[in-house]
Amino acid sequence: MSTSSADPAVATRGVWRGLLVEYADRMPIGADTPIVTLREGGTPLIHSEFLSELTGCDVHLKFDGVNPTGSFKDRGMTLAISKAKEAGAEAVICASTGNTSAAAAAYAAKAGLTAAVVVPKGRIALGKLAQAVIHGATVLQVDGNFDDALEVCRDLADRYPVELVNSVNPYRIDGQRTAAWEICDQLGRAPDLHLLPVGNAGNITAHWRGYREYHADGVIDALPVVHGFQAAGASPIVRGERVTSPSTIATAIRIGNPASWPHAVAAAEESGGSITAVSDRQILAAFRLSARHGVFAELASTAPIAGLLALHEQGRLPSGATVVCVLTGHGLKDPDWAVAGAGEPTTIPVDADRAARVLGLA
Ligand code: AN7
Repeated sequence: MSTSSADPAVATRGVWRGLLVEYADRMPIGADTPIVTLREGGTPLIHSEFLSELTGCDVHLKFDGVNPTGSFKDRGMTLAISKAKEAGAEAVICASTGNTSAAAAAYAAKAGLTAAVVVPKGRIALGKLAQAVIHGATVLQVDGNFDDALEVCRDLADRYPVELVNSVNPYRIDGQRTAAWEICDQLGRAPDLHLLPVGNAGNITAHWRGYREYHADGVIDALPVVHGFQAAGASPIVRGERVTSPSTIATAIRIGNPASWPHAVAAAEESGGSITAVSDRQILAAFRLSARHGVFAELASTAPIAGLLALHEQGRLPSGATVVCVLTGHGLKDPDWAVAGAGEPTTIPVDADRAARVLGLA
C-alpha cells in the first residue's frame, strides 16, 4: 500500500531536493529560473575515528565524491546551467582537468543544452572522459595543459555564442558555497579548521564566501581557519609564481595559473590559515590510508588528508580542534591508481576448501 499521496509528510520525509531548492533563499534565482538539478549536495559528513585518534582532533570528512557526477563540481553546475538556460543559451563550454567537464556534460544533457569540453590531451582520468562522452558532450583535447585549455575557452566564449561554465562564471562559485553551509548545518557550528585541495582555486573562494555569509547572518558565531593544499609539482600559489609545466599524479589539480588565485590567497590570509604544498608521495599515502578506512576518494581529494597529517607532524594542530577535510571527488573516477601495484587476485576452482586455504581459514 502506498501512503505517499495521502500523507505529504511521509512523501517528503528525508528527501533531499537538490541545492537550488534546499538553499533557495541564498541563491540568485527567481520564480522564472528553470531548476536544472540531479539532486546534488546533501553529501555525508563522515566522522573519521582513525584520523581523530591519530591527530588528537575531531576529524570529519565531507565526502563530496558522492555527488551525482562524483565530484563537488555539481554544486556549481546546477546553478550555472540553470542560469544559462534561463538566459536562453543553447550551448555551454568549459575547460577541465576532468571533473568540471563531467558535470557540465551531465547537467547540459539534463537541460537539453549542447556541451563542448576542452581538456588537456592525455591528462584526464578515464572515468571523467567517459562521463563527458556518454553524456553526449563534444570533447576537444588541446596539446597543452589545463591553463591552455581555459585560455581557448575564454577566448571562444568572448567571441562566439557559447556560455562559459568554468568557475570564472560567478554562478559556479555561488553554487559551491553550499558545501560550507552544509558542513555548518551538519556540525551545528563551523569547524575550527577547514582543509581542502586547491587547483583553479574556485572552491576555496566559494567555501570561504559561504562561511562568511553564514557568519554575517549569525548562523555561525565563529569562522574556521582555512588551509588549502596544492600538489608540490603544481603549486603556483605556494611558490608565488605561475608554473608553466605543472606536474602531479593528482591530475585534477594539475593547474599552473589558477583563475581565482587572489581570492584563494585572501581566504587563507583572512582566516588565519595557509596554502601549502603536499608531495605526490604524501598524496598517494593519504589516498591509500583513506580507502583503507572506508572512504575511496580520488587522488587530488586526499591532498587535505596529506595536509592534515603534515600539520600534525609539524605540531600545528590545536589539540581537540574540530577539523573538516573536504574530499572533492570519488575514487572510482581514476581506478588505475587503486589497482596499481596490487597484483592479480588469486584464481581458485569452485571449491570452498581451496578458498579457505587461500584465505588462511583452514
Ligand atoms: C577532485 O575539473 O579544475 O581549486 O577542471 O576535480 O576549485 O579548482 C577540478 C578541480 C579539487 C580543485 N578536487 O578545485 C576541473 C578542475 C578535485 C577536482 C579540485 C578539482 P578548484
